[in-house]
Amino acid sequence: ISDVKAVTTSSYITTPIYYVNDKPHVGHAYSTLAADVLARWRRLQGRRVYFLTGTDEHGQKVEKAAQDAGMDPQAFTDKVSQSFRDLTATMGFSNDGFIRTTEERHKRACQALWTKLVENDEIYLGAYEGWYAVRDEAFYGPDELVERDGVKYAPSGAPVEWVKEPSYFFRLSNWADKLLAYYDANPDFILPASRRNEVVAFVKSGLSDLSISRTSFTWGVKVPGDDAHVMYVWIDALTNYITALGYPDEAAPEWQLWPAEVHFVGKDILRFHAIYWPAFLLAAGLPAPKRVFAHGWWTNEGQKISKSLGNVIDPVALVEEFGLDPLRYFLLREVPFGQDGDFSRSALVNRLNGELANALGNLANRTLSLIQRNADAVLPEATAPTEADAALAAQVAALPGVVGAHLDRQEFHLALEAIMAAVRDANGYITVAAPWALKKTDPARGLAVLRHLHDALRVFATLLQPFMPGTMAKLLDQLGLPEAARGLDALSTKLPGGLALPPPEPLFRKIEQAA
Ligand code: ME8
Repeated sequence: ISDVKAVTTSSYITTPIYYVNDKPHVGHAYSTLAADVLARWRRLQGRRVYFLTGTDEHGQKVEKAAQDAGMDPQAFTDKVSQSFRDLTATMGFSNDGFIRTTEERHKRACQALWTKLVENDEIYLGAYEGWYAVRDEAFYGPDELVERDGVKYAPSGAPVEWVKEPSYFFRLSNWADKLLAYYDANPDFILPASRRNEVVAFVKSGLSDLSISRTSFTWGVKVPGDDAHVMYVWIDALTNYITALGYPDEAAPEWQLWPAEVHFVGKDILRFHAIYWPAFLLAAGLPAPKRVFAHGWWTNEGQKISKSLGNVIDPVALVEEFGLDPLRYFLLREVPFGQDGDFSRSALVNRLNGELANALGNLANRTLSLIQRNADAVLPEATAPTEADAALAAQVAALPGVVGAHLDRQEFHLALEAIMAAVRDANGYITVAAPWALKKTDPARGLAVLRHLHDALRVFATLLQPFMPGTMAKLLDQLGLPEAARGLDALSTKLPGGLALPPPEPLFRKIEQAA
């Protein structure tokens, strides 16, 4: 039965595609990290996974950035896109695909979707007159703007300019009721719930038709049959999610993975994903994604992260200083996923020293060192549990289900909290059982305690693999688990006593807390 499930259940997981106007920072790494952890979890469950990230390379904002750099836009996007590709290696991301919107396959997909929308009478030619923010690549209504010193700004803080040009429109106004029905029928389509409510309220207030082409610049996908227009960068960008699966070739093997399980996005771009995107898809007769999860924003030691403030956090420097897995752990542990968070060095050091080095690292090191010294470096046999053993074992046995339920809702922080609560209890158990004192007084009990601890560590290491793949691979090596026995279904098979275990090595390096 589990085999059938493995082939019939699949997951398509995506990140935003990032603008190539600037190099990646910790916020970009954060979105992709969340997607990476879910993708790794699904693979651990035996699902077929396609995990996609990439770069968004058209539009006025990127065109301006290329001009500022004195470069041709294609050469400029080639260069910056590569820095996002490099980030996937730095952060240990396991993406199956990397898409660039300047690829031919993507232009084809955009034009096919456009043509379909024209056939379905969802697009008409008109003229756009209104406010546009290049920084957000978004149109705003006059009532959404604020004015400071004679300059008008979007709610995001981006300056807006008055735009007047011929434009194709998408009949978004026709879709409000259908979108509301879709949200109703799929209560978890938008998570977290607070964000869902915002979107529902916005759609209920009524939707205007959406301008989806521009004539005032050329860096984009040409509108089929009308070369004077390039597509609005958001219809181009959103289409990436289906390009990557082979659209418009619905016979392509990857196409079966549509609709996506989750599009991970920052809260800044929820409107595009939860309103425009399902409307485009439904209008083209395609299924809408199953979920859009909008996560919060990181600030840096209390301040908004921005290039002009010079406080952009470079993920490469963090990995060098703290190590990759502690950083991955911290980002998903520190802040409830979905809420805003503040990046502070001292918080990272506290988590690393307290939870990783002390709680988990020491538990593993003490247990595995004692197995070397007191158990001839082999795994003791499983024995009948005492009450204390059974309590720990029951808590540990429930963990995969608890973690799985949290990850199904992208509650990364709660999944980690549950694992760490069990690690704390395992530390309580080792302190009370004191296996180091038992070699002389009750060696058989000493061995039994080590076996129970080994069983618990195996579960912790297995479940933590998606979060800290490198370090957990080391721990699983030390625990004697062969590669083939590291999936979730392997947890139901007991390891044989007598398995030879290698001497342990420390998993985490503590960091001095700055005074
Ligand atoms: O919006 N904290 O690209 P973008 C957390 N190309 N996340 C952050 C962040 C921060 N301080 N700063 C950025 C675009 N992000 C479009 C997307 S998708 C079809 C097109 C993350 O380069 C967050 O995920 O401006 C946000 O949504 C994304 O970077 C914006 O990246």
